[in-house]
Amino acid sequence: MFNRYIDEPRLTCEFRDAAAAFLVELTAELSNYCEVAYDNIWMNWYRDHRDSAGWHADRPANVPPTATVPVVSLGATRRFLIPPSSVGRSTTFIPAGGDALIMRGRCQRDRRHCAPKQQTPAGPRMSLNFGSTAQVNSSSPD
Ligand SMILES: O=C(O)CCC(=O)C(=O)O
Repeated sequence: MFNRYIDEPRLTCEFRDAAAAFLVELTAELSNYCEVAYDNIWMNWYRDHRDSAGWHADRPANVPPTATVPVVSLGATRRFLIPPSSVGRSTTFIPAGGDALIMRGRCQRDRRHCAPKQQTPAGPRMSLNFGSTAQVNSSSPD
């Protein structure tokens, strides 16, 4: 994050080749729905309500002017925040297991997002964040 390595309070894993069993089907469905050729998956495992992801934009999806990044949630329901473009309160999404939250347009370029810690106990949650090499490479610089 922010051009440096930091310890994060969660477990992560990257599938550089989305070739594992049900992930192939899910990747194909999302590619079809979003009209983007997804070919990699960044996975997060939030062990409980104390694990979290701080404010950030996804790399390298934040490089092109626009990008479409689906996040599929599995397991416990947790909050997902996106701040407004200017001032005001963040929009709070509450994706449950099986939900897909899709960040589109300039969301990655202009905004941050986070999955905060919470006080209310929660069980484990996994998030699958889909990436596209083509999407990043085919964007014209602005
Ligand atoms: O777990 C989530 O809902 C989002 C995770 C995320 O944005 C990331 O890993 O870059």
